[in-house]
Amino acid sequence: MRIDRIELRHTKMILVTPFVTSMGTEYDEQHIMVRVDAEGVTGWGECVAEETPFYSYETVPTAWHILNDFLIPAVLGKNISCVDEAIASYAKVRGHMMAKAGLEAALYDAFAKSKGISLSKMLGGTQDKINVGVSLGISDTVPDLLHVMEKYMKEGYQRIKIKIAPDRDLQFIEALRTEYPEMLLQVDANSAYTLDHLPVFKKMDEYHLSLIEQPLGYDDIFDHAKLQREIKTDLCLDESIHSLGDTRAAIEMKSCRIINIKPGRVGGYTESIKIHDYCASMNIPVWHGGMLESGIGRAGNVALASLPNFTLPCDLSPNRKYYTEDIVETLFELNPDGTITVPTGPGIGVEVNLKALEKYTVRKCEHKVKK
Ligand code: OSB
Ligand code: MG
Repeated sequence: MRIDRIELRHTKMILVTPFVTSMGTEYDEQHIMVRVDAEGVTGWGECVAEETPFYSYETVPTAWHILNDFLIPAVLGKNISCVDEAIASYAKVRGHMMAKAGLEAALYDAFAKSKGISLSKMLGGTQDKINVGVSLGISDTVPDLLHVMEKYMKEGYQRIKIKIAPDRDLQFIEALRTEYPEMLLQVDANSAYTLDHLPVFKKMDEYHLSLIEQPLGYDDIFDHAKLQREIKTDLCLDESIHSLGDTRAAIEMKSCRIINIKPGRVGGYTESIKIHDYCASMNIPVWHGGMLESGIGRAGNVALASLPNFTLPCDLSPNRKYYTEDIVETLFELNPDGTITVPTGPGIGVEVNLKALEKYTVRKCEHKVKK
């Protein structure tokens, strides 16, 4: 397939509710939408680099630079027979996983559409519905959290994840457990703790949490192994995992017993599948994390999460949990059994709403092959 044109759009979408984590508060989400046109087919991808370098070192401007100056020139005008060939053409770019994943996603969508198959099928998906949960930011008070919880429990979510930070942890966990003794409950610290907090983690052990996500350093694998040895609750790594190599190190060192897969963090679907397959071979369950994606990235995530070892509920809520107006025509809904249905149409299976996309575009640029 000849890559004829690539367009980037820096978007800014307002969140339904501000998202509070140990890293700060997000009121809106800025990402980059990638459009690839190839022989009459259009593919879409979302680069999940954010405005700030707080979750990852990548930001919208760094991804914009890497995409425009290195990744796009490597594939534009080329006749590419598969996505792996495109990946090989920019493999010498080190890091910048989110920039790579945004372009890779658009290429995957274009290839799946050119073959007339769904992205889920192309990636090797086997599930037609995905178990999903909801990820809640840190609340000001316990009554505030219980109020928000009631709404989401009524909607039928299978599990709840709450963000935590030192001194904003046990009181919320304790209150939720008292109110909902059986609910699947997990917590995400986004690297806000150190090994000195061991007594706090020992207390968390009493609330049968499904997992504790990334409690220690954002690039740590070693200390997590020390912590995992000391507590019963399964640890899960998010920030520390950027590749299959990181995953192997974490599993072999017993730093965690569960892996959160986000294609943006690991450079795309190809690397995600390698991690997924390795974890399956090691009996390590995986689940799909989220980056507050628009409907474009969300649809790709749902396709990836349809692979067989995504057995734990994913951070993939319906569009309206995040945005009042999304940039796609087709919105995900929560089924009564707390699942989301995997699209079966070609590629990501959702149509982009070009008018809405234009409305939320802050800047755009295009690269075109001269005819
Ligand atoms: O740590 O999983 C995280 C959002 C932005 C950055 C990091 C994280 C998150 C989320 C959002 O938890 C989950 C979602 O998209 O529903
Ligand atoms: Mg996380």
